[in-house]
Amino acid sequence: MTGLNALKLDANVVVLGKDRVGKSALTVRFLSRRFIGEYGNIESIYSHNVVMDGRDITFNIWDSPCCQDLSMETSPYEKKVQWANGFVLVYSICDRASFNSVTKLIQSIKDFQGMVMVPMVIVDNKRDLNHRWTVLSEEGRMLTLTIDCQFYVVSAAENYYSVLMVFHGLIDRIWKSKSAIKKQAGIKDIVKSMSAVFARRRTDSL
Ligand SMILES: Nc1nc2c(ncn2[C@@H]2O[C@H](COP(=O)(O)OP(=O)(O)OP(=O)(O)O)[C@@H](O)[C@H]2O)c(=O)[nH]1
Ligand SMILES: [Mg+2]
Repeated sequence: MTGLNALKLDANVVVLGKDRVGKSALTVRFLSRRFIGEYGNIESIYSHNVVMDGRDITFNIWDSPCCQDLSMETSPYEKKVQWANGFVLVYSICDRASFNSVTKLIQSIKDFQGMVMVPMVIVDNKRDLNHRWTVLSEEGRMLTLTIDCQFYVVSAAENYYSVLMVFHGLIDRIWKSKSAIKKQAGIKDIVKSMSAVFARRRTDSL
């Protein structure tokens, strides 16, 4: 990356998880700092600009109601996975099935993307409802050991800063992965042009 472009990043983020885990609550909290309570069946891609560590970041956040079928064969899901530069995978501590579906989501994203995994973070939401827990945060932490990702314990209802950390953590990972891809592409270009020079020299000397 060079010049001003080095300080700009456009990141497509998809928020995924079972129904009612708080995907919209987290998204709206991050965008507006507010917790509204009820969000309905919103499907939207929100664009949001922030300056982070001197970098201009444009978040494009795709929030949609949960679709029951998370298989990659269903085209809306596949479309999201292709579009994403990063994922926020959410479960609710009061809903064991939502934890299981995050495990399934990770597997299906892995199957779809092969070796090059798009950055993701796992969010353990509704921590304010501790008295109704069915999932321990340790279980979420264990899950992150199977993939290279960060884990956040949050309450979209009660805390803005924990939600902010989720999106900041993800953007750091997206930034690093995009820089690594660009570096690799740069090295490939150098190798290509050097091979071209040597090939030309060989034919010149014939
Ligand atoms: N107590 C508590 N309630 C929450 C929290 N986050 C979300 N909720 C509530 O959980 C319910 C579902 O939240 P949504 O944000 O609509 O969940 P969703 O994942 O977007 O649901 P779908 O779009 O239907 O898949 C709402 O009643 C929210 O008020 C939280 O951290 N604590
Ligand atoms: Mg929603």
